[in-house]
Amino acid sequence: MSEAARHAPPMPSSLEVVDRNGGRSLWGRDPSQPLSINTHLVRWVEKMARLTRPAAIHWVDGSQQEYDILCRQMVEKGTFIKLSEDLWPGCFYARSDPGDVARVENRTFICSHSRAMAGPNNNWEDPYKMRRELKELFAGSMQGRTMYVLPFSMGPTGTPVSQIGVELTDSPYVVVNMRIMTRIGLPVFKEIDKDTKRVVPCMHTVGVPLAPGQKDVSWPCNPTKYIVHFPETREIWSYGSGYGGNALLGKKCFALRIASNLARDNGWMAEHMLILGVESPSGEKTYVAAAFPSACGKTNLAMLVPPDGLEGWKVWTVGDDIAWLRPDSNGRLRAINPEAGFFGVAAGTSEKTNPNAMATLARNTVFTNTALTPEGGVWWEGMTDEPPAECIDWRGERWTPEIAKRTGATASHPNARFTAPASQCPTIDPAWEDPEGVPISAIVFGGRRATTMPLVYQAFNWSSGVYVGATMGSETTAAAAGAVGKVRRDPMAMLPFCGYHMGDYFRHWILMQRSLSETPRIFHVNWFRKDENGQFLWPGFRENMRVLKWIVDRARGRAVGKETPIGWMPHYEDIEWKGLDFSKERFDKLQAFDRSAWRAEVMEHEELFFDLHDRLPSEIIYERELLICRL
Ligand code: SAT
Ligand code: MN
Repeated sequence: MSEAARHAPPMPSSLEVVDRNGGRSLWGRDPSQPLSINTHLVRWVEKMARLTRPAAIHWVDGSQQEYDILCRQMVEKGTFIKLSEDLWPGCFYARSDPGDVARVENRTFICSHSRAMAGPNNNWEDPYKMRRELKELFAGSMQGRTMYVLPFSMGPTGTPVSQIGVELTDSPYVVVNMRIMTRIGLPVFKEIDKDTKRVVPCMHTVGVPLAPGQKDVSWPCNPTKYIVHFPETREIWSYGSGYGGNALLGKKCFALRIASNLARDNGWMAEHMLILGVESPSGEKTYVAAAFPSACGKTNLAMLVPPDGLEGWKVWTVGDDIAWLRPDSNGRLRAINPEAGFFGVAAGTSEKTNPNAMATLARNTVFTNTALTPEGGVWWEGMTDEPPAECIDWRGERWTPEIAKRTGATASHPNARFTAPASQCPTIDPAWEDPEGVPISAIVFGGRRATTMPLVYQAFNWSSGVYVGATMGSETTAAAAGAVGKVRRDPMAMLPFCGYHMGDYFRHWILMQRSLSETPRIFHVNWFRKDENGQFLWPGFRENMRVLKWIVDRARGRAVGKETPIGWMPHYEDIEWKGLDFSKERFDKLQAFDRSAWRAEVMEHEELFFDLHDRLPSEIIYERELLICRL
């Protein structure tokens, strides 16, 4: 405990604290009154309040009225700007601190008992040492602020598949965003009161205590950041950031890093995957899960509108970021989306590229780090062909196309995001909240690769497919702090999100086959291959439906293909080209399998194997040997 914390007066019990922002009259209830009878939870809240010493405690009921008041308070404080009700009904705009714009992977820790359990893919710190450090950091960290007690359910509340967390946060921005991204409030407290499920405690502070009378800034955050997971005790502690996956702890921290541990122990899978349903003209529905790294087009694929020439086909959206997959009693792999909203990349989203996302975010959405237009609207690069004549950029500076030309400044940050309710998506699948999940027939891996990787190929079988996922590479994007555009190995798009040793994770994938009566077919796609002039070879977006159709037809045993050393590939004739003028020559370039480039590619896999060698399942080693032999 820090000096300050030791000498501070004891924290009044939560029952005695009344919200200084208005108390009972504003809220219609006393928000400091616990909304749960679970003494475990109430005691933990009191203990954490004694540690962090907030000015008030607010138990979040999740109501619309509460949401509206929090938004209004954030407008008064300058954190939120209310957008024009005519143009953007129910929408708010926030600008973050320029030092708090993305996930911080080098400040993300997995504090398992031993370093070996976390693996070389994670930053590890001794859990005892880390706990001491966190106690120091959190001591008094919420002074002058309200601590929100935010219960949330990942997966539909009250269903057997859901997992529950309680986030104690001093950020109303987090509460409002979590209400869109997850199921929160009274129904979750009811679940907690049943005491049938273990609750994951999630501590979050922006790390900026306020002295009496000190004026707050619009986006408080601390230059020092810690995103910490204790997998054995299932705890999350996040310090210093208010942004995205760093702060909305249900998302990457819980639904991926902690859940990957739960999943490994209990025979299911927590994956960084979108889930979509492809409906054929005859009404047959086939569900596909696809793993791509952050900011590689998961949201666009999940909401795809089939192109001209493929009338009668339809894509339904189940989720755009995270999938929890488990075998049902018949051994069929089924998937749920544990989230309730989309935290999507704004840049490049437009009526042309993703009209369904545009319809989803048209109301009741929070925009972060886009540009603000003089009419009280938002704009981002790629939203329209013509930029606005003038706007305020994500840093709060005046921006015009001329200024952009001169300085290169973008109006929106490349990792600017919209937080929008999934229920508003026009293509949301009727089964998206079904706790049974949807049956998965195909799994797709993909990355951003300018060279080497063809548009699409199918792995020979489950273990070769696991190898394809394990060796996935992608150019880095703005979703994480650090260099952009460098190819890095990102196994199953889980490198930043797997909460344990990557070698054990591969083994878990291999072993899953044993509990499946039928394995989904596994594919690899690359929308981003370029020609010798640096131009994309494939138009992407809606046209990706042609690839999806081949995938679905293959998974259903209908389409043909040809065998190559890396897997099955479509012939030109195997793809439906109606409505698109795309030559065989160009297709051959796009699908080209270059033996020497692949030999180099396999050598690059070595890097991964070198790090993980002592825990690699033998199937992965044999798959690599087989591939080398075929090359
Ligand atoms: O992790 S975030 O939720 O900030 C977004 C992402 O990287 O996918
Ligand atoms: Mn993601």
